[in-house]
Amino acid sequence: MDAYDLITRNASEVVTEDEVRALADDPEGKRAYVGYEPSGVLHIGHMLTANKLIDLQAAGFEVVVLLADVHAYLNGKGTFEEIRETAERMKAQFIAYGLDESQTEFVLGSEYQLDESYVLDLHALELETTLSRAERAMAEIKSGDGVTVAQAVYPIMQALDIVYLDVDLAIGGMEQRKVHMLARDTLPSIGEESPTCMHTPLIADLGTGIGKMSSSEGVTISMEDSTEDIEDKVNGAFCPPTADPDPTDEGEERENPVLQIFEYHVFPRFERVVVERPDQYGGNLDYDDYESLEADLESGELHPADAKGALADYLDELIEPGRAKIAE
Ligand code: IYR
Repeated sequence: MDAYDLITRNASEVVTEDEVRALADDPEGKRAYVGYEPSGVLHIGHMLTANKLIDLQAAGFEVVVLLADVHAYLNGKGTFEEIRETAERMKAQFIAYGLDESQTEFVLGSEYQLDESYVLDLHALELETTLSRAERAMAEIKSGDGVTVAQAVYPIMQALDIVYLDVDLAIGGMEQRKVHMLARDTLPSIGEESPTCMHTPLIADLGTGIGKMSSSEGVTISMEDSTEDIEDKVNGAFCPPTADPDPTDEGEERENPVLQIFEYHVFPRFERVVVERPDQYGGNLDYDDYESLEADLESGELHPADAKGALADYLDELIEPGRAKIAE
């Protein structure tokens, strides 16, 4: 796989392709980052962007993980003390998950976001951003119902992080795209470059295939899950024999979350997938790319129950090191 394909594999959106091609041509010394509001336990959403960071490390990038304590505070996630404690735990879980500690810079937002120059640049950017734009940027990120001033400051700070962390590439899930677009549009007004961005897909709810999997509602997979939890959740997953399920009767779009997890989590980390089956049911199936597994599910060669069994085993293996870390 060439550098550009590795850097962009499984991305939903690249802004812009030309900019990422230029980075891929000369990745030496280039920096990419993802920011996370610290939360107690890593879940499948964090792991998706972490996989992208692992790809970027393999392509030669320096990788920065921002543990966004001030952002979490602004988003009502607790006291500073609680959030910082959580950030420490989260860092240990990222390393257990597979981020190479020697190649990863972990930064706590409050290490620089309270500095005078940052605050003054923040105010300069506030002057360039309308409230309605800031509010729109937060639509898929904010917690709680009301709109607070804190939530308007949040995306502007996120834009400024790209400057202060001196990164060439900002990564996030698709729910971050409007913040990144705001950053592209407003940073030039304070004399900074428009940042290059890349967004990872959102995985649908495991039980229904509708919407996005989230830790606050529905069924998610996290490092707190036991082997049995994972088996139960995956067994109960929505998995019709197609990658493109029909919408619900109410017209809601649906995905196949079992296939999504194979595509975005399992194949990037394992490269080869074996679905174990007794000989009487045709024996083991062996895949070295996602597309052939998808094709077999669609043709009926691979039964959803066997796909789920294999998925539970691979997910368990991915989660095991982090689970052990939590248990320490
Ligand atoms: N908005 C992210 C957290 C976050 C991301 C980045 I990239 C930052 O520079 C700051 C915060 C979230 O929703 O978790």
